[in-house]
Amino acid sequence: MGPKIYKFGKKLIMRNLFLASKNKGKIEEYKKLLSTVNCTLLLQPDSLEVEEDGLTFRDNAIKKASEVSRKTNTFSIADDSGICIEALDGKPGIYSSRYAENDQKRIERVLKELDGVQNRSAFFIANICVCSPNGEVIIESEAKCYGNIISNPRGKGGFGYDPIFEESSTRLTFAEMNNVIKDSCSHRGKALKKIIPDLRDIFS
Ligand code: ITT
Repeated sequence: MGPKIYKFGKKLIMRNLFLASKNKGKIEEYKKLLSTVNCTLLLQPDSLEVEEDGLTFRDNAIKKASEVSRKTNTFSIADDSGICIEALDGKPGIYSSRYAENDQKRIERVLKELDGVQNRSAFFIANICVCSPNGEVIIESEAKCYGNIISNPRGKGGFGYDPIFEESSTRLTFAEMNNVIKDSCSHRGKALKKIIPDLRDIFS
């Protein structure tokens, strides 16, 4: 899906952009990915909790960005992302961050569920949403990254399911990639790349 751009008519005065996320791995990626946009990236206040009760990645991305924008009266960007595994009927999907209590246990659960399974196909997906200070959706973008779930985790970088996701074209796991390579092929990197020109425009 190509990015959907919504008109934002007012002259921009404020350069602040809240990152509506509490995931440290994502935050590190966004800091680099947004480094060419002339905005000040602010982190979501600890006191602000957004319940992710949507039924799609898009619903949750919109909910996170619009709530943070409305409560801070500032532009915000959010993504809802996850890993969808073919042999598990698309699970963990929107429940990727809640599949077990921490990254290690989530990986263990996936590997157990895929024990003896031949079909290891999977994709990561990221649905990004940008909202204006009144909570209106002004930009949306989505991208996927295809690969396979490997049985023995490899690599030390990244976060989440990175050590068990081997990206198709490089045959490297996300955890074996440096930032530049991951950003060039990851779901988040590709979804954000599509909307960088629009973000530059908003904050020009
Ligand atoms: P925020 O909502 O606060 O941003 P979260 O971790 O809850 O943090 P999501 O609801 O979007 O974020 O869940 C995404 C989960 O999918 C994340 O916690 C990881 O387990 C997994 N995930 C997403 N992108 C990933 C990536 O690039 N590498 C590894 N795992 C990823």
